[in-house]
Amino acid sequence: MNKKFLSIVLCLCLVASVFAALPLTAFADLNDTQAATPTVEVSHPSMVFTTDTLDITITLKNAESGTYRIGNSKWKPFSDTITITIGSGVAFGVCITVQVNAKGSESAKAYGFDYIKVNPDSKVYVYYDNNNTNWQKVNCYIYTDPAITSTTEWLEVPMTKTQGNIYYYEVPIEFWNGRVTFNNALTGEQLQQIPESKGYAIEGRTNIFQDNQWQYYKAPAPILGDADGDGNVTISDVTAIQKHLAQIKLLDSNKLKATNADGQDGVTIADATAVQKYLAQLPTNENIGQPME
Ligand SMILES: [Ca+2]
Ligand SMILES: [Ca+2]
Repeated sequence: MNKKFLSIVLCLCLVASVFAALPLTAFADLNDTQAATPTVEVSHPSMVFTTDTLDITITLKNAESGTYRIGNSKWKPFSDTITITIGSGVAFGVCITVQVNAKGSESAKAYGFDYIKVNPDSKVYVYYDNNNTNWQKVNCYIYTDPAITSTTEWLEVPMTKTQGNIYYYEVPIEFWNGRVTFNNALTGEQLQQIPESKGYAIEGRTNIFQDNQWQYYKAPAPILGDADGDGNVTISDVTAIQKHLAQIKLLDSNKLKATNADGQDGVTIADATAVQKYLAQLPTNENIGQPME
């Protein structure tokens, strides 16, 4: 009897020791797996693209199945990973939304990404309104977003001053998905930077930092007679027209409308004369010096 009792006790001890030997983490891991949120990884998160089409690879993580749709098209099922192509036949400037649902064993999660097709021949600028800061020189620091390209590239360049203490810089196409900060470029001064941390998203369009906001830039209406586009009608505009006619320095095609000061027959010497008369306060086209609609 004693011997039988002993063997039962030994058996119980063995069972207890087996449970004791099981690492607690084994249970913890099991729970984590069950609770893990289904997620989605995409080869290109929200971005602008300048190619005709864009391939996007979507990969499910911690998910049993998924569905996706492009714009308002039908939802389509997929598992593990899928590569989709967007942009074919889509006009420039259109935003294409890709929605993805990832379904796990216990939960599902929805994701959305925006892709904007941008004309590679367009121009993208960053503008900075210096009226509040009055920095003597303004630099912009532009960098690629590490989330988009695994390696961050950057450039720091002086911006060009234009009318009304506004500065601008034309953003190279490889930085259209990048971010920008602005800073005072005077050496010896303590660096001041706007914004203080993460830069503003460029997103392939022309924006301005103005009134403490990063917002769409709306170009001021051109002024008739302002051939060089600096916002004022001065003797420099007469010179610019003369140089254009002599083919010494051709005017930008988008400035020609403002250059046609007499309103007649394209750009001729009569336009330079009309601006000279305006400056001398002699009778001439009364629209010179006025914003064009
Ligand atoms: Ca001018
Ligand atoms: Ca003319």
